[in-house]
Amino acid sequence: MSKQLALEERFQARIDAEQKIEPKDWMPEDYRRTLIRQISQHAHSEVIGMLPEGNWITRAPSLRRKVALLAKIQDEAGHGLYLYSAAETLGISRVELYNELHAGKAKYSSIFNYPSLTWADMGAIGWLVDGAAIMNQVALCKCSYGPYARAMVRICKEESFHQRQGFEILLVLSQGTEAQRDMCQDAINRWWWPSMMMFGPNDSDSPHSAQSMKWKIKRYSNDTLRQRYVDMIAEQIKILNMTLPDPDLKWNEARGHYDFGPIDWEEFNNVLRGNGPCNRERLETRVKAWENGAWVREAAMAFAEKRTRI
Ligand code: BYC
Repeated sequence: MSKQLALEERFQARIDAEQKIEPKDWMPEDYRRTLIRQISQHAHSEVIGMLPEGNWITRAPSLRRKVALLAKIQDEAGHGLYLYSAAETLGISRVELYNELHAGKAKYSSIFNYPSLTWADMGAIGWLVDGAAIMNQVALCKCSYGPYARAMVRICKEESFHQRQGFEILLVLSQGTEAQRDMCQDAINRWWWPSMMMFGPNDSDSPHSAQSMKWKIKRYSNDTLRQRYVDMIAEQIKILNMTLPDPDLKWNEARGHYDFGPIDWEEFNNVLRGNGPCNRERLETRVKAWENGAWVREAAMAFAEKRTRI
């Protein structure tokens, strides 16, 4: 047996035995590359994900709402930083990762290319988008790569607070005036299908799933997690007295799950190709923030150099 094959077999045996892989351990090059791809996309999603909500900070309807929204957005910046740190342990620099994002080469979650049009969108993002993110991320706490798994534990705790604050925003609106109830239903209608797409393509069209599951980077398939999400939300929406925009949504006694209608994969692929409602605007905003922040980075570096000289 060649040395490479022996190393790969030992690596897989460690994964099968549920041992965590740490940065200095031997790992197949494809395992490293897959992790860099997924963790960096995840980090970029957290950072770009701040933008639709940032849009509402100055228009939050009360001081209490503003404080909670600000805290949530700051948490997301923190999640981005933990995740960039986890990616750096795989031998790539943060600047390289930023450059790929700013050049439009790196992906981030499709969901953040949709606009946040009303205050109810802050509720729908918290409840549906963070809800989908948690469903995916709880599984990632058991990812085979140690630094990613550990980052996810803290992130999940914060995300579950985010989901509750989103649900509470919608709960208040759902018990309000007719205009507030309409706003609530409209936000749910617009965010439902994009949130379903967050789990990625159907298993049969997911090129990375099989290998990522063998390596225990992913613990459950895209469709399994999406089904769990539907089952959770279909129950929670009853408390809001609202509806999901899916005429095919129906409890299936035999399967023990909710059935749901077809997802518009053409829309999903179109957003991934850069043609969603806000792709261009999101990237331009990030690039501008990076350029405008150059003086802060330079000042921090000069300060750090001065301190090391003292
Ligand atoms: N959007 O073979 P597949 C948050 C890509 S943010 C865009 O299934 P994989 C929050 C996929 O990358 C949390 N692209 O891939 C923040 C691949 O393309 P490449 C976001 C998508 O990696 C602020 C191709 O399609 N969560 O919580 O095995 C406010 C084929 O897919 C998407 C994460 O990032 C998509 N939705 O599985 C509020 C979780 N779906 O790379 C909330 C971490 C698929 O070959 N990521 N693609 O060019 C993952 O768990 C996995 O990467 C995915 C996809 C399940 C998303």
